[in-house]
Amino acid sequence: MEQQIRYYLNKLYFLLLLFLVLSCNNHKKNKIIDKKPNILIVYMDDLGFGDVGFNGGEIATPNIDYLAAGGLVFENGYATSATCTPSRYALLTGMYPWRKKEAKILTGSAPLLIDTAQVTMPKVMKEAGYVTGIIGKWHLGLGDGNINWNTHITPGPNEVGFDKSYIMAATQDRVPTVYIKDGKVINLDPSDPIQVSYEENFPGEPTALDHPEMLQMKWHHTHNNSIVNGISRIGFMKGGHSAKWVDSTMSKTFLKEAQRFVVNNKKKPFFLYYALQQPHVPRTPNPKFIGKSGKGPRGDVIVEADWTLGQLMKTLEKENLLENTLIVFTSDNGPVLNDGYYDDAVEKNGSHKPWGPFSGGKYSLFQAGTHVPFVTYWKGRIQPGTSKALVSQLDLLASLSDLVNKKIPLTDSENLMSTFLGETPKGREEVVIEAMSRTALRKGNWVMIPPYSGPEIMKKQNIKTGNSMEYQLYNLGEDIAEKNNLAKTNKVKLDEMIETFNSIKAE
Ligand code: NG6
Ligand code: CA
Repeated sequence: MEQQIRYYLNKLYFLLLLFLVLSCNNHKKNKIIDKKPNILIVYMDDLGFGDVGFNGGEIATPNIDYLAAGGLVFENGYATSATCTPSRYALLTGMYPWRKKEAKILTGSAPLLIDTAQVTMPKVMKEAGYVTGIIGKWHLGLGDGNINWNTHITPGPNEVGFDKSYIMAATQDRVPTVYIKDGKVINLDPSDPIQVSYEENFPGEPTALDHPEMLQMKWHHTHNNSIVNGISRIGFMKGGHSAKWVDSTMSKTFLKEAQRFVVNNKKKPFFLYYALQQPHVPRTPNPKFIGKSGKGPRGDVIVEADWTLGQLMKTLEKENLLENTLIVFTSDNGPVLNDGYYDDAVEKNGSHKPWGPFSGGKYSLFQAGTHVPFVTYWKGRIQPGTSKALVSQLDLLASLSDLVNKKIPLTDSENLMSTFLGETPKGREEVVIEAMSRTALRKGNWVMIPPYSGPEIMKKQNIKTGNSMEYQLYNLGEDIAEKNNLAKTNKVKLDEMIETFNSIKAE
């Protein structure tokens, strides 16, 4: 009898234990699902593969290198395009930009490029309960083609999924040179309204051509329209005096906004697209950073951007958010030294190789145009290391949607979340790369560039475009600099590449 009671008591005890373990496990599981990680995309402007210390660059980038050392470095990470607008379009929409003919470098007054009905990364995040924000460079158009800069500017980032936006409209070298917060120009005096034109100057407004004495930075090509802060820009602007940004404090301004966004939203999951303006022209380091790189303003603004990232990391650490934040670090396109101003970028570059081991640069179909620095970092979750997986910024939409448990319609984006987390070495099979509306294919280690007429070199920028009247085929496995065209000797591979390329383009 006593034995029997003991038996039943034991059994009861075991069941109780089992129940406790199970419910505890369940709880843990729920906790992981409940606790959505914050997502921070740090997006540089024209930073080359070889510009960062961890890829062999000569400019000190300790904070970027810290991310790389503690995160997963992608050796085969791509922007979709060799210029800004198309890459940013692809990042946010998961669509190949060459499928949309307007996805080219936009002026400052171009209409919004993204359809407000389109699926976008911030929209998906919002649906998953995230607070979403963009701080920095937009360059995806604003309004409907006829913007009044003095009223609420819409549609824009806030209409494609961002709860908060603090942006420059296009580029640092294009007007309007003002910050726009949630559709409103900051510090605008209504009695001094802003007018913008990309066609003709406003009578009486100084330009670089008729007032060269006002310039603090000399233009080299095209940047000879309106003068703001002693720097002539692309495009004409009148008015908005009190609203004009100060170039040398731009980095600090965006940093402060980013820090504020993080602190304000630390209790919710947040998605922040932090789009730095460096090292795009005009390169205007804060006085604190002048001379810091020994490579002139281009190097100095990279040092400044690196410091800025370090400051944001400090904020994340202080707020105890590092273990719950996935950080993606990358760049919108490859590097260029002379992009329109005399700023010593060429003269002071020395032996530094912004393009890394590749040929070409910004605007180029050769690797340096689109093959960019690419790191994922998540303290305690992503094991430090390197990955050879082929990944594109295009894939962040499907991947991050998976991370936050959201289904999205089919786009060009592939769900590579486990690749980005370092759980598998497998990336995409192939990717189409784009440069100034020309396209090429990378598949495995191979690259195929179809024939393109047009100059083989952009003289002003001193960049090889990738143009040739013949097919080009390179094996990056043994020829990373794309010097040895195998199109004639490996016809089988060439045909296979052309077939894949055509089928993707026809989708
Ligand atoms: C080009 C400009 C270049 C830069 C670029 C945009 C000329 C000749 N060059 O048209 O200076 O502004 O546009 O760069 O005007 S991007 O990174 O935003 O794509
Ligand atoms: Ca760019």
